[in-house]
Amino acid sequence: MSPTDVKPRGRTRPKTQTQRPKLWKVILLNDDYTPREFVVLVLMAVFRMSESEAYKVMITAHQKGACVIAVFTRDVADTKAKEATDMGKQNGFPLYFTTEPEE
Ligand code: TYC
Repeated sequence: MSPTDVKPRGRTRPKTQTQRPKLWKVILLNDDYTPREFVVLVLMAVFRMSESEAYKVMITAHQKGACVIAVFTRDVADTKAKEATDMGKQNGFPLYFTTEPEE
C-alpha cells in the first residue's frame, strides 16, 4: 500500500458472499386419513427423528393442524418434503409436507 492509499474499512466483499443462505421450514400438515403410526415412521425415516420426537411432532400437527419440523437450505427442505409426501402417496395416504421461507 502506498502512503496515500486509504485502508479499506468495513465490508469489502460483495454482500452476497458474506450473507448466510436463507433457511426454509418444512411443515407437516394434518389430515383425517393417514394413520398416526405411519406419520411417525415417515418422520423417523426422512427426518431422522427418534420415535418419541416423531410422536410429539405428529401429535402437535394432529392437534394444531400443522407443525414445523425442521429448517434446512431450500434444496434440502424441498427434497425432504417431497420424499416424505411421496411416501404417503405410495401408500395411498394424503400425508402432506410443505416448505416456506423463515422470516
Ligand atoms: N389426523 C390423523 C389421524 O387421526 C393422524 C395425522 C397426524 C395425520 C398428523 C397427519 O400430519 C399428520 N389418523
